[in-house]
Amino acid sequence: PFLIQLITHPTFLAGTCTTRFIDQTPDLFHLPRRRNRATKLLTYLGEVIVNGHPLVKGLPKATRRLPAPVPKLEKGTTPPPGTRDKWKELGPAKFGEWVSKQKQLFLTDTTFRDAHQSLLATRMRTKDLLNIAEVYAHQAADLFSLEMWGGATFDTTMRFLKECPWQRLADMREKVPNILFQMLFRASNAVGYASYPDNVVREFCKEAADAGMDIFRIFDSLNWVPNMKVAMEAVLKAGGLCEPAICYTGDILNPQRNKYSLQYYVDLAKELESLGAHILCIKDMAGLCKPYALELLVKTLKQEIGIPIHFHTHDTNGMQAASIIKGSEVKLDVADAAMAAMSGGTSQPNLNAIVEGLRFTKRDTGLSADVLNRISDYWHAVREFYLPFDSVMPPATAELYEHEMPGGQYTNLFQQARAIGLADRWTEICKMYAETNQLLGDIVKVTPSSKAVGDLALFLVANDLQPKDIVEGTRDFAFPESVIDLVGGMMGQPPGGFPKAVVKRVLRDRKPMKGRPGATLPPADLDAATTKVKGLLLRDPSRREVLSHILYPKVFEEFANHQRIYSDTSIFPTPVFFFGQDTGEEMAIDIEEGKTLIVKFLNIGEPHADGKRTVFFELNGQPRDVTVVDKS
Ligand code: BTN
Ligand code: 3PY
Ligand code: ZN
Repeated sequence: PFLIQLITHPTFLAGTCTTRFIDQTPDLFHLPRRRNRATKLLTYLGEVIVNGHPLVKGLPKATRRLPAPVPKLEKGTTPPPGTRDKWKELGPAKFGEWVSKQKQLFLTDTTFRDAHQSLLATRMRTKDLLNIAEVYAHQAADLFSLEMWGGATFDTTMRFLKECPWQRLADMREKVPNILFQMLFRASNAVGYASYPDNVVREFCKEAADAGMDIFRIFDSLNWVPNMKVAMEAVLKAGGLCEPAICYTGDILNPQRNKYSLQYYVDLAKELESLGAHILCIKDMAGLCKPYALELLVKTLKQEIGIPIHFHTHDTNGMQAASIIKGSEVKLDVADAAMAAMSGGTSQPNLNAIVEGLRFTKRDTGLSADVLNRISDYWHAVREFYLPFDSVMPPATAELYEHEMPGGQYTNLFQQARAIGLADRWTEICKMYAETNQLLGDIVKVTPSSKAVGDLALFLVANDLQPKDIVEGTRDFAFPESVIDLVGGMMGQPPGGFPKAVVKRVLRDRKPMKGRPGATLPPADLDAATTKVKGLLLRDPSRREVLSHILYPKVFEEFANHQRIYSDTSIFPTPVFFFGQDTGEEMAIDIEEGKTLIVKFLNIGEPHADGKRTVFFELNGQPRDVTVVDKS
C-alpha cells in the first residue's frame, strides 16, 4: 500500500518531487493505517447492504435519511452557568437548600435515557444524543438536569449499538459542562440485573463520577435499604450528588391496600435522609402515583424531611402531568419529563406542555417555549430513524392500576410475548402479571424484580398454568432463572419476606439467601480482569473497559470483536448504521478530528461460486470494493 500511496500522490504525479519527498511527506505513512480502518468500515457497510443488520430484521424500515435539524448556535460563545456550576459553587448541602428556596418547579429532561428506553427499546445511538447536546448547554441551561446514562443504556450501548457507554458519558460531558447530568443506578445491581460484589459497585461509582456523572439516582428493586446503603456510601465517597429513590407501588389513597402505605414511604424516606441523601426521589416507575396521591405524599414528606424532592413518573395512563402539577402546588422541587416528541405513553409526561401549564403561575419554570419546541423538532426527526423499534403503543390504559407494570417493561414484555407467539394473549398476560405479583406477596416491581414477575407470568400463560398450580400442585417446574434468583433472596428482601409456600416450591431443597448478597460475594479481581481484557484488546485496557467487562463479560467480548473487525461504527449516521447506504448515495464521515471519508455506494456484484459477493464503493473518489458472504 505504501508504494501505491507514493505513486498516486499528487506531488509525485506532477513530477515535482525532490529526493526528500518521502521524508517531507509524512502523510504517506499515515495512509496505510487509515486505509485499514476504511476497509473495516466498508466491510461493515458491505455486510449491512448485502445481509441487512440483524437488529432490524423483519421490522419496519425507517425511511428518513436526512439528518435531523439542529438549531443554530452562535459561534464562539460559551454556555451560560447552569445547575452544575451552582452545585460546584455551593456544595451538596447548600445546593439542596438553594434548590428548595427557588420559586420555579425545576425540570429534568429524560429524553437522553428513560424516554428512549421506554419508547425505542433503548436503541438511541450516541451520535444522535451528541448532535443536540450543545444546544442544551447554550439554550436550555435552566433545566435542572439531563438524565442521560445508566438504567438499561449501559448494556444496550455495547450489546446492540456496539458503542462504549463510558465514551458516551465523557463526550456528552464535553459538550454540556454546565447542566447537571444524572444516571439511574440499580443499587447493588449497578447497571445490571443481579447483585455485584461491593467493590464493583464502589469502583463503578468512582469511575462514573470521574467521567462526569453528577447525580446518582439509586433505587433497589424491592426498596431494600441494605442494598442501597452500599451504593449510597460509594456515591458519597466519589463526591457525587446522592439521590436515593423510594419506589412507589400500590396506592396510598386506597384504604384496603395497606402494605405500601403513606407511613411506609415516610419511614423509608427518613431512613434514606439519615444515610446522607442529598435529594430524595419518588420513583413512580409504573405511573401509578395519582395526582392526589402525589399531593398527599409530597405534602407529608415536606414535613418530615429537609432535602429536595424529585418526582419521576411514566405516562402510561395519560394522566401523569396532572400529578406533576398537583405536586408543584405543594412544593415538589423537581419533576422528570421528556421533550414533547419523545413523551407520553410509557415514556415521561410532556415537558413542553408542563412548561406551558405552569406559565404565569407561582411555579413558572421560566423555560423558553421556542427553544424547547426547536429541541423537540430535533427529537421528532431523530425518532424517525428508530421506526423499527418504535413500539406501536397500546393507547393510554387504566388497566395499569391492576397490573402495575413499569413503563420500561410494558413494551418489552409485549415483545417477549410476541417472540413466543403469545401476542394475542396480551390481556391475559397482564392479568397474570397482577396475579403473579400477589402470588409473590405483593412486591415492588422494577428492574430486576419486575423482570422476574414478568418471566413468571409468561411462564404460567405459556404453560397454561394458574398461580395456584404452583403452590398447591406436586409437579416440579423448570422455573425461569430470574424467578429462582428473586425468591432465593438474590435481589434482596421485600417487606414481610416472600410467602413460604412459594419459596419452598421454587427453591425445593435449596436454602434462600438471608443477608445481603453483596456481603458474601467474593470481591471482583480487578487485576485478573485487566489481564483478561488486555488479551481481548491486545493493548492495555482502561479501568472503564475493565469494569465494562466485569459487568457484562460476554457482551463486552462481542463488542471488542466487533471493533476489531469493523472498527468504530458509531461514526456512521443512524440510517446507515441500521440500513446501509442506498445505491448511488454518498456520505461524508468524520473518522477523527480533521479526517473525513467520502463514501459512495455504487452496486453489488453477482454472487461468486463460493457464495460471496463483491460490493463496490467509491472512497474519496477512488474505486474500492469489499467482498462479503451473502447469507441469504
Ligand atoms: C449483534 O451482534 O447483536 C448485532 C450487531 C451488529 C453485527 C454486525 S452488523 C454488520 C455485520 N453483519 C452481520 O451479520 N453482523 C455484523
Ligand atoms: C431501569 O432500571 O432501567 C429502570 O428504568 C427502572 O425504572
Ligand atoms: Zn423510569
